[in-house]
Amino acid sequence: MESLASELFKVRAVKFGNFVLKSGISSPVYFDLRVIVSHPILLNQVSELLWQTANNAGIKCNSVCGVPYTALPLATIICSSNSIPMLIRRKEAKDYGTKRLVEGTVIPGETCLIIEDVVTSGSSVLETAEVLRKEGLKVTDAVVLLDREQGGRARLEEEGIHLHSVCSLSRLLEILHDQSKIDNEIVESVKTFIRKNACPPVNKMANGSTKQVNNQPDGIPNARKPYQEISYGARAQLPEIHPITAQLFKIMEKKQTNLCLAADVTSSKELLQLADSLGSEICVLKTHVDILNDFNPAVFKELRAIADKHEFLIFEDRKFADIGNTVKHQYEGGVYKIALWSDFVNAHVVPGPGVVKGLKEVGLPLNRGCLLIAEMSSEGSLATGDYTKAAVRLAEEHSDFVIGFISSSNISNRLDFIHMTPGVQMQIGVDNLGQQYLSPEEVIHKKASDVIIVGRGILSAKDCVEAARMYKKAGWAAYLSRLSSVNN
Ligand code: 5BU
Repeated sequence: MESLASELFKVRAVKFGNFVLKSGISSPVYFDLRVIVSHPILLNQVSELLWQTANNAGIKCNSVCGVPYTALPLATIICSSNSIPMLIRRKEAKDYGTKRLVEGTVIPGETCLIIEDVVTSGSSVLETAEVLRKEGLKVTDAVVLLDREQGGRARLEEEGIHLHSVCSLSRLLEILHDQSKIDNEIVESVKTFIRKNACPPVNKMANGSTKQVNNQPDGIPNARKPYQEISYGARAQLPEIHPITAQLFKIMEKKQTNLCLAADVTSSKELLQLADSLGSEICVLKTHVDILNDFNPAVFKELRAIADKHEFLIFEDRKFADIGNTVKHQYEGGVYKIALWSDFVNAHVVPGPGVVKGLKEVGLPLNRGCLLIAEMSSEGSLATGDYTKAAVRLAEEHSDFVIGFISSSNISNRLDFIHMTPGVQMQIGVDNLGQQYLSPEEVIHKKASDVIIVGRGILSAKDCVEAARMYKKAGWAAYLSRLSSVNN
């Protein structure tokens, strides 16, 4: 164990410092076991220790399944070296072909052992166990390399799964301390962190399923706690952040702008002129391709070149809202071929998960992203309450493709999600068709959204460039005052 701990430290699979987790919480310790695939001796050593731990506990199983993705190579080595059948759990059912969630030969009634790298709350192990159990398999044990001791063991036990760990976080701290790799101060700060961040209890639902207790304020799922506030630039560095969100946060920090221009014009020439003259003031240019009177594909080639020159992203406000199969075609094909030129799009959640799954099939291979419309700026919008909460849950389930929300305020405490808000003007009020306007200060500072989307506030001004500069300045000032008011 001592040599393993020292190797994990050496390859930076375990790191000490200040790491902002997706939840916005700062952690003094961070594990990234994905790196061990680059160290074959270590990879074998970890696999061997996992299997030894299973044997020492007297576990009998017919097959082994690794929790995707980090534990997949570990499960593969265990199965290959010990001649045990392996099962692979898909994160997504394929929309074509066999539609299987588990690959390999499933024999209902047999026992499958789960392998995992790190357990915190136990939710990843549980997710995999649920899928295997639905296939008729028995899941009674899970073996993990490292137990962070944050409540995962108890939670799994409640679900009938015994957790066996090769090492606990406290033991790892002890070993690294004995090896003089970390000092007392680090040991104490990690212990305090673990004590304070034990996972909340679970609710047993009447139907037998379990749900994390929502201990967040104001009934909105995971509403951001006021003390969790970091810069756009720091958010770009969050672990496992979507590449599009990371790129956007970097642009915002570099150009000091949280302004998205709603380029609602009907001629291509005007669109390109606007993009070029306002490009340096904005982080995103939002299009409605279907309002152009003279669309042709060359325009978007040119728009992409302007976007690259001025460093902004292109967001086609297409508001997809159909079944998965249809939105796939609408996104990829037709005359507009949106997926070709738009960095990200948006979708209504009214059709359910299918709309995201359909778009994802097209967008994921192209490294595109998608915002979910959780709220709308128009008067009497029905996207409120439970609908908004469902949008947040859907985003969390598909965070490999969903990058955030269209919403009037901050609705998720995950700092890797971006919030973009339309209905912004200096002059607050309502237009004659029910569009409601809030000020940049209200949206960014008070409501803690990230990006203001401004159309007519800029386009109807005498001097668009000057108006864009004013909105850019106001949006950025509101962001700076939010940062300082929360962090002081
Ligand atoms: P305005 O001119 O700043 O009102 O333009 C707002 C833009 O944002 C416009 O392109 C709308 O289609 C878009 N929008 C919106 O106003 N409200 C919403 O809830 C969503 C999009 Br989603």
